[in-house]
Amino acid sequence: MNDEVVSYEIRDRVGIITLRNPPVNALAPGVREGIIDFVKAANEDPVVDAIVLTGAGRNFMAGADIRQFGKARAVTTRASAGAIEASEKPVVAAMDGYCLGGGLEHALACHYRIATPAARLGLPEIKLGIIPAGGGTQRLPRLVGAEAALDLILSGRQVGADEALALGLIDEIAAGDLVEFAAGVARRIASGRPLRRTSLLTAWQDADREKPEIIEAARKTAARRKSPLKAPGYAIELVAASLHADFGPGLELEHDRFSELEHSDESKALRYAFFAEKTAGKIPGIATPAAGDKVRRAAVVGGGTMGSGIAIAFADVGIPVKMLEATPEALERAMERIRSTYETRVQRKSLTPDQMRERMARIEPVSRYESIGDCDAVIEAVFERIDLKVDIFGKLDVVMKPDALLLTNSSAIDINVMARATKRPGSVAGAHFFAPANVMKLCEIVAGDATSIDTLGRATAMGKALGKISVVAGSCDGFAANRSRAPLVTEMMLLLEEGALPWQIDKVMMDFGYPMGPFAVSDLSGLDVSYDTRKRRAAADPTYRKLHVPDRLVEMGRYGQKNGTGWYRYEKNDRTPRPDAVVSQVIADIAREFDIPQREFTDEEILHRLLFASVNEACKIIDEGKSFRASDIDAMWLNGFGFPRHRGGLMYWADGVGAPVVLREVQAWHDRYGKRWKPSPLLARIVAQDGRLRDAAAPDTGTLPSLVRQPSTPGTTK
Ligand code: 3H9
Repeated sequence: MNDEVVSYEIRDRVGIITLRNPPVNALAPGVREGIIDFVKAANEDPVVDAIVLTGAGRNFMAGADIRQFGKARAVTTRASAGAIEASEKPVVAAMDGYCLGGGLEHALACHYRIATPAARLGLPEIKLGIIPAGGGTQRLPRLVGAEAALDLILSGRQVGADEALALGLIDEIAAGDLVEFAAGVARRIASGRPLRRTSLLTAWQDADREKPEIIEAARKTAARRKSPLKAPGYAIELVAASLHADFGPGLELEHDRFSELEHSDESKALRYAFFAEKTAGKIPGIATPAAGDKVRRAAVVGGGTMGSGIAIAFADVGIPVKMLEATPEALERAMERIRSTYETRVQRKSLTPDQMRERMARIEPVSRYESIGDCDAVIEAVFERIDLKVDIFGKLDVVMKPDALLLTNSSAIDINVMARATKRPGSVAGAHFFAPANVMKLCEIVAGDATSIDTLGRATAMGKALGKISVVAGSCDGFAANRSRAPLVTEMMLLLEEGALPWQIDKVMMDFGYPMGPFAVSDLSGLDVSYDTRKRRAAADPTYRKLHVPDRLVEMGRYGQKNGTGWYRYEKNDRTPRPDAVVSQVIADIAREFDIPQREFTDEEILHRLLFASVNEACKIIDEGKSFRASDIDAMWLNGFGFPRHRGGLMYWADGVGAPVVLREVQAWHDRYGKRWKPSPLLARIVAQDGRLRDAAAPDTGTLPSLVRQPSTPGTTK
């Protein structure tokens, strides 16, 4: 018997099977075997009348161990779930914390389900490019109906205990001690009615067979979403099968579909993305990223678009936040902006009016620096003007309590400048949010030369508490995220000069899986946004390569969606980008003026040129110690730039093409276009060592400060 990851004890004629595989009791080798063994033991033991299945610690079970996918399994989840359902003695699931994936599937196979009010239940497999494979696609529709089952399986969302009870997913919410409560229920069931086996339930099947529109609606929605994944289609097929087929054949089909998906490229990439995000929060040299105190009260200085979004992000997760603005008018505008964001959410029904009131009440408008001194963290989010920032950090230094985090949302100014404006540079770091800050998941935590480990750990934990993916970067021009993307932007502009068109490039990137093409995105954020930065750079650096096409468009007054013309033209009240002959003409004029040879580009050349430029830069960033690891770059691209998740991330994807191919093409472009394509020494080393880009890591200097204490690098668009 396996009593390491699963334990068994008898309490007053109830066999208690406890999953013990911290931190989340995932289905590692031995867990399924342990469940089968102990169910059998309990059935054979005359002093046991009933069984409770529960998890040690705070969680029931978060599902299959994701690291084990692709490896042979001695025992399948459907076998251990099947053993539970086949038990002659009642098995009661006693669930607390996370009860996800294979965890919920084991619970579905139990004869009765009890959860604590804190339990979170769901089938998130779809997010990993797979489908539930422990009988979930067949038992769930029999238990809660096809409509609810499709919703849960296709969204992968978690439900709380109240919703689970309303759906019929659980039978009761526990009061008091969970296991004692469940044992009491188990004894009661043992002495009474016949066991309710989920696979034999027919009421929902009978009702749902009369409503083919449920499956049809799911198919239509999936077709509209144009998901590149196979899993949603298979999930719908399986739920449909559960209505018509017997349980056994349904289970076989589930097994076949899962086996295919488990080995698919898309699932491998999604599993990689999962761990890339988990790893991103880890800072070498400190045991837990959450070291230090939590941020319980925060302040935001500056209530523009970014500042308001950041304040909303705090209010959304229940952290009170003060909004500081320089003038009463600006403060009023900031609060109005926040209110209007919430009102839109209420209109879209993603928030109730009560929730809106609660969240608004968490945001306190203030106009004096003294009012924010007691906050655990302050995030400065004013215009990118050095004098303004220096002034603000000087003031923050005076008023903030000694252990407060002094953070800046700057995306362009060296963190060290702000740090030097204080007498506590160790407490100063970047907390770089991406617009809209309340929606985008990336929070880039930027270390200045003097930023303390404790500050980085606490800022990283703060980002995670906001529901963000926190990723640490060193201070350099553009930090890690924007710096790694800058070469893509340069190349997309220069491709135009050589004869490509914005809509051609956008189509390539959308075919690759981006929700929008980069030119359509530029129209959304506004072409004028980067115009001033380019002008500043050109003035400061005579070798700066000017980007003639976007400069010309801005000078013609084409700012993007905001005024109806940019890379595309837009009809009134319509956000559909329409190709515009004026833009083609501008591009042709510039090519003629600067005598740039014209040619045709294949889709592959466009894709490689844009993304390889960034892969090369990412290698430089890692090599300079500005990012800990390649998977951090991937986590940034996935959560900050909409990189298609089923491709894993920039570096993971490039591995699929092959590091030697990347180096070869980068070298060829270096020969052709000059220094902006200089191959990264790290890229060359990876190829020489037959390594993988995704495994690249910053030089091992042991501790964080030496990683980030390197001179800032010059701009990347040369
Ligand atoms: C499945 O079940 C398929 C079945 O149908 C049938 C199969 C045959 N595996 O996120 P956290 C680790 S598919 C391995 O920081 P939180 C995680 O890496 C599976 N490891 O905590 C981290 O490790 P470390 C369906 C896992 O509170 C630690 O646990 N299930 C797994 O923010 C703590 O995690 C899922 O997709 C796992 N399944 O969030 C659930 N889960 O400390 C995936 C967690 O070394 N998991 N770890 O960095 C999650 O969504 C979140 O981790 C969870 C906790 C919500 C559970």
